Amino acid sequence: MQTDHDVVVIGAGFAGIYSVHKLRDGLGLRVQAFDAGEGPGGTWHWNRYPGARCDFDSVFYSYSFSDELQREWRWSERFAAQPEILAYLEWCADKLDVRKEFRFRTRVTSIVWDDANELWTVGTDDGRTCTTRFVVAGGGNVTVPKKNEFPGEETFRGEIHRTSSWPHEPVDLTGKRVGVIGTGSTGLQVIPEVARACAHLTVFQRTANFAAPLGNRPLTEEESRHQAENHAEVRAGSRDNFLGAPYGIGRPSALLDSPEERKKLYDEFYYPGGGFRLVVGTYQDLLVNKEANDTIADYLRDRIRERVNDPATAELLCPTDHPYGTKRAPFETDYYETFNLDHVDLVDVRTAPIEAITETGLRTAAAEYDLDVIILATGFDALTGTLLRMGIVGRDGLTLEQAWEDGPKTYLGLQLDGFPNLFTITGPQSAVALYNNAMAIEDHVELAHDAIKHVLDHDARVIEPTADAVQAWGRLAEGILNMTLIPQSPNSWYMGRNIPGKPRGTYIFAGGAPLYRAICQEMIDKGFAGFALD
Ligand code: N01
Repeated sequence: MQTDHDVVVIGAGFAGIYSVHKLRDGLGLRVQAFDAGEGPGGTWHWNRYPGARCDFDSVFYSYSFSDELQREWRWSERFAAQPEILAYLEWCADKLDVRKEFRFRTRVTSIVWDDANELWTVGTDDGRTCTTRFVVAGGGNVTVPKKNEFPGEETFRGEIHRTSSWPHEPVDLTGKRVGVIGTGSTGLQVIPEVARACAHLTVFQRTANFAAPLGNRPLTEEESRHQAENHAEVRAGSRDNFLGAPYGIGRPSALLDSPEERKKLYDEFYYPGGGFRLVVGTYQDLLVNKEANDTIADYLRDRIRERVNDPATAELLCPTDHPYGTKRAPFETDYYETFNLDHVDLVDVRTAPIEAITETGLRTAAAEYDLDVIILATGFDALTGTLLRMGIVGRDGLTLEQAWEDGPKTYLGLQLDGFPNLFTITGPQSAVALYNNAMAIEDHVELAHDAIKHVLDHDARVIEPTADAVQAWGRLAEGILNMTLIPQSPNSWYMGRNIPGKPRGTYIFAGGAPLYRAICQEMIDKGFAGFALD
C-alpha cells in the first residue's frame, strides 16, 4: 500500500539532521521529519542554561561524515558553549538543505503499526496523521526531564526554571536569592555561572559528584584552521578508541604503579583539564577494578579538599557512595572555588531531604530557605523516556511500555522485536553514553540506512530483529555491564536508577565503541544476522 512518506524522522538534533540527509540523498527516499522545537538543534536547542557547553572536544563532537562540513566550520573554543553548537547544527541543516523536510513546533504523539498494510501511522500534536513505511526515532537520550518531585510548585511566588527548557530570553538574576537543585553534569555547569550573577546562591546537594577540570580555552585562529584543514589527520583513530576520540590509551593498571607515579600521572591529566582524557588516558582498569578506582577517587577527593577552603564544605563535596565514573563523569570550570564565595552555601539534602516548594522558597526536613528563583537541574528520564512518550504501539497492539515493562530490550540498541521498521538512533543498549555521542549517532544513522537499504534491495517490506537476537543482545549488554563497576552506583541513569519507579536494568552497552562497531560489522557481513526480512 502506498504511504504518505517512505520515512518519518523524529528529532532535529545530530541524529535527525543526518538521518534526513542520509536517507533522502543517499537512498532517494521521501522523508518527513518532525521536531517539537522551533528549529534545528535538538538538545542544544533546549538546554540554554547559563554555562551549558559540551565537555567533549568540539573538533570530535561534530559530524565526521562530510569533508566539506569539517573543512568549512571553525570552532572558537576547545569545548564549545551551547550557542556555538546550536549555530553549528543550524549551519549544518542549511548546508545539507534539510530544513524543508522538517515540520518544527510539532511533537509526535503516536506511532502505531498497521499489521495488515505493513505501515506506521504517525500522529502529531497538531491533530494530523500520516503514514510511512519506516520510522527513524532520533529524539535524543537526555531529553525528557525528570518530573518535579517536590509538592507546592504552584504556590511559589518566585520563578522556577528547568535547565532543560531554559527560557530563550536572558534570565536576570541580579540581586536575587537563587537555589539550585542537582549536582550532575548540568548542575556543575550552571552553579558557577549563577553564582557570578546572583546575590545569594544555595546549592541543594543530595549526592556529591566527582568532577575534574574541563580545561576549556579559546582556540587560536591558527589552531581552529589547522583542525579544520587537517580534520582527517586530527581525528584519525577516533573510531578505534573506546570513547570515540583519539585520546590515547592509559597504562594497564593503576595498581602496577607506585603512589608517586600514579599521582604524577593523574596530575598530568587533571591540571590542564581535557575532559574524558582523564578517564581513558590514565589507567585502563579504573572502571573495572574497585581497588584501581579507589586510587583515582582518593586523588579527586584530595583535589576537592585542596580547592575548597572550608573543611566541612569540602567533606560534603567529596563523593563516598559510588566509584568514579560509574555515574557519568562531569567536568567543571571553577565549580569547587564557587563554594569559597561568601554568598554561596551548600546544603546537604541527603540527610535532610527537600520536602516541599513553599510560597517563599524551599523547605527541607531541617530548615526553610527563602528564595526568589529555583533552578531544577534534577536530570532526565534518560534513554527510554523519549521513546516512551511517543505513543508507540507495535504488532498485535503491543505498546512500548508493555514491551519494556521490565526495562529496555533491543537488538544493538537499534531495533526491537514486535516493532518492525522502527529504528531507534542511539537507543537504549547501544554504545551510547560511553561513546562520543556525535560519532555514535553517525554510526547508528548509517546502520539504519544500511538496514533500510537491505530491505529495499531484497524487495522486502519489513525488517525486524528476531526475539532470540534481542535476548542474546540483552544478555551480552548485561554481562559486559556487570564486568564494570557501574552497577555499584546506587542512582546512575546508566541503569535507570535515577527515576523512582523506573525499571532497573541495562540501559547502555558498556563495551566501548570498537567492540560495538566490530559486532555491528560482523552482523552486516553475515547478511544482517539477527534480523528477519518479510
Ligand atoms: O542530570 P543527573 P544532569 N532531591 O541525573 C539531583 C548530559 N549532560 O542533567 O544523584 C535532590 O546527572 C541528583 O541527585 P542524585 C550528560 O550525559 C551533558 O546533570 O540522584 N536532588 C543529581 O545530583 C549527563 O549525564 C553535558 O542523588 C535530586 C542531579 O539532580 C546527563 O545530561 C552537560 C533529586 C541530576 O543529575 C544528565 O545530567 C550537561 C531530588 N529529589 C548534561 N532528584 C555535556 O557537557 C534529582 N536530584 C555534554
